[in-house]
Amino acid sequence: MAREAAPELKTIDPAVAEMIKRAEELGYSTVFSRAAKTPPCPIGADGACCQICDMGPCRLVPTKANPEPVGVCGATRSTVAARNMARHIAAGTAAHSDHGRDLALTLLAVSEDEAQGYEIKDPDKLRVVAGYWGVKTEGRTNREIARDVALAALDDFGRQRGEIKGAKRAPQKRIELWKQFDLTPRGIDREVVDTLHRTHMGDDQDAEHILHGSLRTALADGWGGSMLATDFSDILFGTPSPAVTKVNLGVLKDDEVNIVVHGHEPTLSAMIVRVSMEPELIEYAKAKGATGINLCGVCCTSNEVLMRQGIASAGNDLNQEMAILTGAVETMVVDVQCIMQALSDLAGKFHTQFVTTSPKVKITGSTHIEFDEHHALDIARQIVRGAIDNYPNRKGQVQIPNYLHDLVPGFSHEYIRYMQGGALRGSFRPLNDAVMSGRLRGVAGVVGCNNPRVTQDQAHYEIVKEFLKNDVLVVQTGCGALANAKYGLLVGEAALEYAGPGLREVCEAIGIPPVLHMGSCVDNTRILTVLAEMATEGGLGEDISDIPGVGIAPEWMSEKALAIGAYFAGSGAYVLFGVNSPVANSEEVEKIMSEGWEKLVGGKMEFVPDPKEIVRRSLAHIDAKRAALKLPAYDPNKYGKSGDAKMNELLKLPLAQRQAALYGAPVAAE
Ligand code: NFS
Repeated sequence: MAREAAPELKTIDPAVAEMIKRAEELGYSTVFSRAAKTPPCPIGADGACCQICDMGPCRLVPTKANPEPVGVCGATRSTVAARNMARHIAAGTAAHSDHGRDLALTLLAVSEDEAQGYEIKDPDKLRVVAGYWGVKTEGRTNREIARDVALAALDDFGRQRGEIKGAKRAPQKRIELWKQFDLTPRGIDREVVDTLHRTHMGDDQDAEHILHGSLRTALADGWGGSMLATDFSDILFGTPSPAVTKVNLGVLKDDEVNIVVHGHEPTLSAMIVRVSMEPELIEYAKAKGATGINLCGVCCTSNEVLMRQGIASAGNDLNQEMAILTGAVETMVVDVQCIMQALSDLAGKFHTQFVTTSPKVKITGSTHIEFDEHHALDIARQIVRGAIDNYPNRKGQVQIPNYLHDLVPGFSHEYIRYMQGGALRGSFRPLNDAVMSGRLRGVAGVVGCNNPRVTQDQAHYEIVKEFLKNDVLVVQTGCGALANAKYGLLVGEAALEYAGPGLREVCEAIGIPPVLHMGSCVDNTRILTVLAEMATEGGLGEDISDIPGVGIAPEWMSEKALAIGAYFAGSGAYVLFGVNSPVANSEEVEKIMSEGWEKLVGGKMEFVPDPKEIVRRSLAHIDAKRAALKLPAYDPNKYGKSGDAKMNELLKLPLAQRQAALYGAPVAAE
């Protein structure tokens, strides 16, 4: 019988620990107790199980007697591990890209004036994006442009010949490399189908070739489906810029109607944000005894409304059940992805309404109110009204953990460019210069999920703190961003507390936190754009693979994370995954994805469970890239004497001496 770890070993989030205790007292299961009761299948965990036909499933576990087991058809350990990995990547690509397709369809509906409540929020971005898609803008209305952009994007899904248009946004050198190795994605849907086909029984049975195909599929996600999801979300809901908001379960309110949005899409949640501010509904809530309507989110739907509308977040993936356990949630409304089925049963133990909305997602026991962008406002009102009606039904004690923290989300790549020089002179020059001079040792993207197989948030927190200490500027998305926001790393003050001297100077000069929240998981494409801009800005080589940077998913669990990892590797980045290796059963596959891919595309993907080793490899990689660019070796003592540090020293001096230091002579008193 598996033993359960103490709450503090399951999470470093005190709010979650409090709710785990509450669940134990009430006798309810959580993801943590279920993880303890259901250890991972050791055969599947290593990628050793082949289930793709009914001659099996075959378990390819090497033994002394049979060190090289094969499947009934003769499939080797490498073939099986590669096939499983490729299918994961295809599923992740499908999920992200289908999200993008839905946004393209919403944009089309808006252009045809058929989407109730939606508008083109960022017409400037629409025009920029139109340029990528080859859509003419001169003398045309936003609607006309939006229609052609949406149709062009939808064409990229079904394209049978040629290449997806998004791939052209990579640095020139990368575009040529993809061409040379036949890695430029064709249609987005086509690449997913290609991977599913070639991994069917009796098709591609060469690990290297299978994984090569999966790289192209992943690139269709990164430069295709996910990238257009980000672009179209910005066009429809606004391009993010920094705002101050709050995170963790303490954002729930005892005396208000609490609605939690969960999943990934901004489409319905943006409308719920809007209607929850309608005076009529607020009055209705008051009539039911509440003081108002409190909207917050979990997971990536949360990130979508957090960075655009400043809506507070109840936390990341492993906070989802905890929100319901407070007993304070009237309605949890979900769209797609990362929604645990356990929510349905748990909601039933409280008064919480659990509402599914996507035509693709029904969960047994939930209330299904199907979303349709043509009637979005009406549907949003129906959901909010339902939540208000549910407020008087609260049963038992409400227990909201009193933990929350400020954060500053909203660092779109447009804003990052803007913050380095303003509207007219914005560029990536200062960032490149900071890396070139060694003020910044390098850059890191720390992204991805929570996974109850490791202590919640611990690896995110430890790895990022180490990077900051080592003058590595960190960008985060998804649940990783929400993790560190909970511990105060996503505010300006964090630079003073955690950053090394060079990074602190950069943060002070621009006025930014040392960890930049760049959005939801589809917004990892914003990181691709930043890397592409850094590569073309000059001074850091000519391609993404030249940049002293790394990508890390320390607590990954979803197939989408694997797709993201693969598209970063295929774009030239060194990507490290924590937790465990899903291809551990084949050394050959691990080698192909690391050494093999590095030779082919300059990027690689490695699975390294130990967070300390992740940091060690990351810094070694960053230093090696610096050396290859002939940049000065990183020296932690070189910088840090300017900016606020200097001011703090000066403030300790008597006035006359301080003025002499500042102005060359004491300033005469009037
Ligand atoms: Ni990304 Fe976002 Fe979170 Fe993981 Fe799930 S919410 S899309 S997959 S768990 S980071």
